[in-house]
Amino acid sequence: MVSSLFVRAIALTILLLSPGTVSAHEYTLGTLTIGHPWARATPAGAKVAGAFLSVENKSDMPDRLIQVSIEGAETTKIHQMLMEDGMMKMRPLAGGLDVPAGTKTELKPGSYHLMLMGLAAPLVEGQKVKGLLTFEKAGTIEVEFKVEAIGGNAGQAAHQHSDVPQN
Ligand SMILES: [Cu+2]
Repeated sequence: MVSSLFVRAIALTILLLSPGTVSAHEYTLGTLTIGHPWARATPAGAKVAGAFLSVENKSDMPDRLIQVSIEGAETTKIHQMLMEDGMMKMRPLAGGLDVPAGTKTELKPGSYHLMLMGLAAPLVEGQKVKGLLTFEKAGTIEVEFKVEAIGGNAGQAAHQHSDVPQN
């Protein structure tokens, strides 16, 4: 018979040892290291925002980022950017983002990114926003996105947007 106190003690221990609490804005999930999740601050009234991070896969097995949800956004999609008819366009990656074995995959402005849609409120620089990342094999981890300045990588608003999945 296991006492509920004992169960609670274990739960607490797991919570305290959970990877999200370790080093400075870097998270470990199995053999994956998630580096510096951040989101771009948005102007008032904006309903979409971009968010970025890196995933280093130290195992010899590929994994895949299949789902992301971020607090305050109705939906979050994993986008790629591609050149089409001379214009940069973004498209959701229907099957998720591959995280190949032994490599570091970067989501960054102008490349793969997370797209927050249906924002309840603007993202303000300095704010922290919780998110859940789900990988096909490694499972789910909670991370915190730091909201950073709007500037630096202009032009996202000018990019054409399509919700037609492409992989
Ligand atoms: Cu996008």
